[in-house]
Amino acid sequence: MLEITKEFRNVLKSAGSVAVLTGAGISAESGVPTFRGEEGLWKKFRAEELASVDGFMSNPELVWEWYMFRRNIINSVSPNPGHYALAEMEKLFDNFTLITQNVDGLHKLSGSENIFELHGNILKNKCFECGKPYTEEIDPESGEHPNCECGGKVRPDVVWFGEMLPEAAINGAFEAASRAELFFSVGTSALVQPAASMPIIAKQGGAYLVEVNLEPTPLTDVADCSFLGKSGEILPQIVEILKSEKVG
Ligand code: BJW
Ligand code: ZN
Repeated sequence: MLEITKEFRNVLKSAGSVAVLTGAGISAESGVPTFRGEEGLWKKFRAEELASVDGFMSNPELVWEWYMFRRNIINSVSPNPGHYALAEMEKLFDNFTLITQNVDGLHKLSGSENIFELHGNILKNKCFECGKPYTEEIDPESGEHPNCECGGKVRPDVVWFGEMLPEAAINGAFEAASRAELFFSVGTSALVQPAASMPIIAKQGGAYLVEVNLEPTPLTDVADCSFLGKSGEILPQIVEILKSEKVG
């Protein structure tokens, strides 16, 4: 069983408002590749080269191929115990907000409800030129991106580097972070802004900050408590402790 400090135990018991930020690491145990580290390279390209307006403009076929590759993976995987633990945690607190950088939809599939998706959804498409949603079915084997009725190229409905995040999601997430009494950062390298500033905002607002990640990140020294390991193993144990505290 996971060893936790008395302080963390007390916060788990008393926190009324809880927020969680997740990143690619929470879906790694489902088989979804992360962005950084050795696992993160696709055909030797870095996420920054592919998930950007410049990347799409200079080589739309390559970027489209990367998204079709990832969509095929995401369509074939399921939530893991880390996702289910957060869905269960939502039911155990009066006020719970899940903020995710992930575009794979696995949190919704696992039963989480109050979610802000900061970087969009990979299974949706829109026009690169006019922004209109593109809802036609796309052949997963097709190597070419379709075109919108305006002639613009179709792209995934996700947020690339240099683009603004959806306003409602970013506002809701910052609001939840600033009022959180307990904040978890899970499976994220905590490098990409503005998501990376949310744990800091929470901490500055008085939240107890807990990190769950396979390896240390820039947040590790700032966190009140850091668990280095797999989220699919650590989060279910935190939920078990939480349940025993709520009963006891
Ligand atoms: C496990 C595990 C297991 C593994 N259990 N853990 C200079 C300074 C500051 C900011 C900037 C700057 N220059 C530019 C910026 C802004 C830029 C930015 O942050 N850049 C940095 C890289 C420097 N940000 C933006 O551009 C954002 N927009 C913005 O700021 O708008 C305002 C603005 C607009 C215009 C001009 C100026 C300002 C937009 C960012 C969009 C990011 N988009 C992507 C792609 C989404 C679509 C897609 O999926 O294709 O989002 S990039 C990619 O990174 C994706 C992720 O959501 C995001 C974060 O990655 P994440 O989730 O942390 O994954 P990894 O792989 O990095 O880490 C996984 C971790 O899990 C690792 O640590 C593992 O150890 C761990 N792990 N297995 C637990 N089982
Ligand atoms: Zn269009």
